[in-house]
Amino acid sequence: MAADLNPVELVDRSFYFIIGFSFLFLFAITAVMIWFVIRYRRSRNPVPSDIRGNGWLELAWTVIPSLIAVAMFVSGWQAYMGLRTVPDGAMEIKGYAQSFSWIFVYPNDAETENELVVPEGVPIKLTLTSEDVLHSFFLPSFRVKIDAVKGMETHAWFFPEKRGEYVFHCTEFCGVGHSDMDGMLKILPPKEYEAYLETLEDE
Ligand SMILES: [Cu+2]
Repeated sequence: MAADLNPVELVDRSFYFIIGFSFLFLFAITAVMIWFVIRYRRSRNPVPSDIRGNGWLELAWTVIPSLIAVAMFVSGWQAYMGLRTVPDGAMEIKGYAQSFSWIFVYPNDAETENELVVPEGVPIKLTLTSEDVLHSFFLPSFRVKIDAVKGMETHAWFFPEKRGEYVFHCTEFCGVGHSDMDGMLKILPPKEYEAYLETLEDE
């Protein structure tokens, strides 16, 4: 269940697919270029041959790169759709960005600042907005990056697969406190999460 629920793998797959082809072409083109410089230098090949009008060659260098580009698009699209499609049963937490901190409001109306606490194994839908200027919520471990905009709501989701602590940052330059505008995602076992929410209610 976790694998097809978690878009992190789709994003990584797309990334390695694109960077893999990029390196392949970097080395292949460089190798061919060096070989041509040596093999077809003027002293060895004074009269260049004319390859114009080679239909098969032209077809190959049109069709092959087109297929690669389409495959890159498809892998990127799947990753994007994975990030954008919130699964049923996701728990909604509201996030408010302000200069210069993050406020999170949980289903029971408890609030935390610069600390997002979630139970392990429950998909989380984050609904974001801003109290003032543009901010952007960046949670690199979960490949989440989404703008927080005043006057509108944006959303992101992630699957807290493994308990632990994961940093997040503001990634939209928003003023003098921008570089301090970061926090911690804490993934707790469900029981600890419930207990934690109760301590917040008491405050
Ligand atoms: Cu900010």
